[in-house]
Amino acid sequence: MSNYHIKHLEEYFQVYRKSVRNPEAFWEEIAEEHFVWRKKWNSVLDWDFSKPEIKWYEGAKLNITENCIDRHLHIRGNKTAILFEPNNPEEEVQHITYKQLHEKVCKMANVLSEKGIKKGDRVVIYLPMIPELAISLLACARIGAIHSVVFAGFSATALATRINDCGAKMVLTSDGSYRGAKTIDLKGIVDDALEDCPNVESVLVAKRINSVINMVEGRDELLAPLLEKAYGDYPPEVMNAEDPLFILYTSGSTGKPKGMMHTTGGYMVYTAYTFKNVFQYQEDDVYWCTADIGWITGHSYIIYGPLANGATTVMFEGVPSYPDFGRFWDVVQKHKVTQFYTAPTAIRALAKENLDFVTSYDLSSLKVLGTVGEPINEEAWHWYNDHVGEKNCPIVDTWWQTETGGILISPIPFSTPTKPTYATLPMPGIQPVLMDDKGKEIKGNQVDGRLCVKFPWPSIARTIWNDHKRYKDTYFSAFENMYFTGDGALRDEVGYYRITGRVDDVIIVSGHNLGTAPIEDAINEHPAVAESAIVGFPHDIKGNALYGYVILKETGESRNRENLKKEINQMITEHIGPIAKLNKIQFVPGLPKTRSGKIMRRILRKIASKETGNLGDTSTLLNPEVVKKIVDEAL
Ligand code: 6R9
Repeated sequence: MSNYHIKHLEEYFQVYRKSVRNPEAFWEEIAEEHFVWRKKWNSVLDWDFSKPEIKWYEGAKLNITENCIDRHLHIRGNKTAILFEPNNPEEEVQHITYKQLHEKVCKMANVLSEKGIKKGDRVVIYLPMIPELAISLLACARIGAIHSVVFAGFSATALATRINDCGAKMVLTSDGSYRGAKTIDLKGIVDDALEDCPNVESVLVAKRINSVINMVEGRDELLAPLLEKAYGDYPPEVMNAEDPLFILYTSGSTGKPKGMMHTTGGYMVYTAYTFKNVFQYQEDDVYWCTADIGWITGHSYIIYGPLANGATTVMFEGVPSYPDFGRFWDVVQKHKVTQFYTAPTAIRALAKENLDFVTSYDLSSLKVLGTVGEPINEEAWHWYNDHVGEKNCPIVDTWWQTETGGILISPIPFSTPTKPTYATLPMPGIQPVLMDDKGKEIKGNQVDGRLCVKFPWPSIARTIWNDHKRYKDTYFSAFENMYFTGDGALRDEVGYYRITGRVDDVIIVSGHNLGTAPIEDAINEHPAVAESAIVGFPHDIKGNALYGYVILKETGESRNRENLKKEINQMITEHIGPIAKLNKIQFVPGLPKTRSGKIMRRILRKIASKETGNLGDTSTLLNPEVVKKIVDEAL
């Protein structure tokens, strides 16, 4: 029996039982047999959720890039590591072999190091989905610098907040990016952001769209000439297992984004292990995850998990609709993709289009289909299963979070029988529990509650950068001795989990987590706005869309409403990014509030979803009269 590679259901149950009975022995064996360590650990796990403090493989030494690159050189040096598919299908594809990747990463590592970046320094990466992005992450890891990738669709304000929060000295970016038929001026956004970032010393710029850009003397340099001169080898920095690998920001329900900090050893072991099992990767497979590396899915399942397994991982620069809605399937056919991993929002968007966009391609190479990011509705699940998988490919509905580092609940294809809309069973080593409102565990099946995990796994985030108290408050305080996920879930009669959605104030729009508070903060900065509240409502393609209730100041009352709506969305675009724009804006005289002053989002959500028949008891509100007014004028 192999603990590392599960091949049938009985084996899954055996491995699972073993992993729960003795998690330390389980994770020790996997770490020992499948990775390269410079020094072994003194202890496998030390943990205390009440502090919270979690340490895996304490005392061990390694470099993750040695595991993701160097150790493959002898056996698969000429195998494609990264297959780059450009935005424009006419542009040439790039096959970057493990050997070439080694050289590119080493060159970049030398460039970073010559620019003064040392172990522990933070480097913000604001790059589109081009090879330089993958190479930058790995180069940081090579020298022990902590990368913090900011999705290259975020605004200057959002970028500046993240740069300052992590205290980055350097930003890596490009002149611009391609997105379908559009180009985006990334360097201009960086320049704007850096006006508020006094600590950034250098900016290295990759050329992608060959636009004329502004270069700030003494701060900005083009990357290509530096790489050309750089030496093609760089000895991997020897890191402690618990040294930080990266910081990745995720939206919180309140205030500023949370810089989730992941460390090296445990993250490597867990992402590699789950990649192997959830996608059943075999040596000659071509694996494609369509996420952006700006999100955790890209970190764990485009870069680290696949490369640690010596896989070929496709990196796609474009969008599913360009040049037409057949693009995904064109790429699958062209590269004979075997595992395809995408988000429900993309599936729903494609399912709206003519079926010819799918059926005109040969998708017979596909073996496993995956989804991630939000609950997948039944209709989308069936469309994916019937038309993309041709009822021949198991769908892995993978549930996890930025905070968890890797997939926690998912079917194992060819082992776990799938069930539409169910993420099914926990991965080995994962102990999910459902809790009730009073903090009691709900045992048994056919129950629902708040989803928690009661034992650590190797890739759990160790802290929120610079804010350990917030880490504790957010994840370890709602339920004693438990990691609280923020999601609700149900467990069916056989013990399968179905994630029902967030139970806090995070709304998932097209797979992006958006905290309501930062959006409200952005709107409230508009001079005509007194107060606002954002809720989600169901949307065919995006899963959820945003509905904003806005109270105007007296001075705003006379303004043209349509112009105000445009200005409010403009404000949001500037502060957060276009993904957070509101689909609907309703101007209201007041917001329903509890006596303690908390906005009753439950009521606003119902109104936005047109479920006004049953608003529940509103009599305890501070201002029940306002509800009727809002309902009457609802959009
Ligand atoms: C990996 C990722 C995390 C939140 C999570 C949950 C939702 C993710 C899901 C899912 C239902 C799935 N979510 N996968 N809900 N089924 N298969 O998406 O990380 O961006 O941090 O989002 O996304 O609500 O709590 P992140």
